Amino acid sequence: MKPTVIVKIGGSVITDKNTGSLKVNTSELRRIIDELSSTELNLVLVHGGGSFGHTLAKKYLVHKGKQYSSTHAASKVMVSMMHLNSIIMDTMVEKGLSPLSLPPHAILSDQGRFRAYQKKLLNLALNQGFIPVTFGDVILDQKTGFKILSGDFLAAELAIILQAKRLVFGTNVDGVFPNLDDNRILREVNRSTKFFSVTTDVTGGIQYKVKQGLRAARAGIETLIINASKPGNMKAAISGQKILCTKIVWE
Ligand code: IP8
Repeated sequence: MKPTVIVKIGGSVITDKNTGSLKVNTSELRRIIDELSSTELNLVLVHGGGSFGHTLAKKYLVHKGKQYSSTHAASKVMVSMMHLNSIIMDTMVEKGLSPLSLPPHAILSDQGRFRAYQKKLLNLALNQGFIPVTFGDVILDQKTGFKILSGDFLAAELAIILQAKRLVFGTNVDGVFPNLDDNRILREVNRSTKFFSVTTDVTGGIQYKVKQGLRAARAGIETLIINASKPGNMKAAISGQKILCTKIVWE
């Protein structure tokens, strides 16, 4: 089987997370999909929530579970994420690709771990030439009723179970910054590196992304945090060309 690359597109790259408007930045989405189309490798795509996920989840406290939220609110966030996903699926199909959507709420629960069944499904899809597409979502949880599962977790999990060659986190910044006052990114981050992190996300922002990246790096997967808003970066990163970005290494 061809080597696999896992790409996570951050919601902030393709939606307007700051204003919370439920609109997709179509030109950015189309450009990134064009860049992804260039790969010869097997591709699995994960997308984040952006304004379609974080804004609603925060409003209805969905990330705090059923005790503080409601099943109706959880459904609202799921539907909103399905909406964003369908826009991405439509755009991929328009561009001649063959995506296969795997909504987490329908196939995962609790810790969001992929078991033998999901792994079989993914391999079957890849073998048939599909591009599996999944996303940060609300999933059922035996303790809290439901919870938010981040696309960053899914991306690392997929990279590990599919023994991916490369994992690329596409964000709207060049990488990980050492502190608030320094605008030069860290070219490498390991499990002891101190870095700047502040977030209003329901899933933990850059700190959580690095944590998930470290999980993949520990499993021997080349893991990068890149600026996907810069044209050409995604295409270069998935094919292993050097760009300005942060590489995550275990030690
Ligand atoms: O943007 C969050 O996924 P992420 C998904 O990958 C929701 O952290 C529903 C907020």
